[in-house]
Amino acid sequence: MRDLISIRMRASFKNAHISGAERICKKEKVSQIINELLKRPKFYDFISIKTEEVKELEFIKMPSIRSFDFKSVEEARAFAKVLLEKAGIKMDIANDVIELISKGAAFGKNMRGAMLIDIDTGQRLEEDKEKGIRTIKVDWEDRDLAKQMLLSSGYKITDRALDALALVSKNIRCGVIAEVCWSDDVDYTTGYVVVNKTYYRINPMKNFGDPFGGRAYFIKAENLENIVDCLRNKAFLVRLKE
Ligand code: PML
Repeated sequence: MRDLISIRMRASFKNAHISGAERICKKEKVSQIINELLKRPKFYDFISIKTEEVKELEFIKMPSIRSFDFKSVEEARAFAKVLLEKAGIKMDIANDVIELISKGAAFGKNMRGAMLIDIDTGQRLEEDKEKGIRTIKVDWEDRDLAKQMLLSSGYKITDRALDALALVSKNIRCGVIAEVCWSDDVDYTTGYVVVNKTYYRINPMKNFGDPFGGRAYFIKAENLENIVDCLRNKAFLVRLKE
């Protein structure tokens, strides 16, 4: 547990968010990880890499995973909405949130972090509608092993999915009830919904070439402060077995 460092990267181009990543690693691996993260965004004119010592840390489990492929974005999004509805989210709220992500939830641009949605009213609770809230200070205890294990279990897991799974594991632990997300990368069409501690990989949540994507976390409004504190300040490593 000692000598662990949290590293976070975010890159942008012409003020538009391009890429972000979270890692927690031993002190001696910091420069290697920074080098890897520098290669992560396809292009950028701004990159920020922050490191911070991890003082306290907890281990968490990953959610179960299920994968679904559809013929069209419309069918995929309809399925996403049904999942959200089954988790108690009203259809018009699920609709509005998916519509917002698909048009750029930061006044027509992609947000840097996630929207926080009151699960009962659909109201946006994040303070800053451009930045949103970013889940930080989380990683896999053993990233290579996690990738190997998921691949050998038949999941066509990508590095992007591995990152998303780590974030989702922390979000669940912090009190996020449901989540919907797809990438803002024009070449990546798989997205996901998280409900009942299950990560539903859904493809295609958008068409190739579409620049819009983002994340929405559904929460109980009365838990806002605790959830934001947890997402920002508590450090977690996802452990494969307890
Ligand atoms: C992102 O952070 O760009 C979104 C990642 C979505 C991953 C979906 C998956 O492949 O499971």
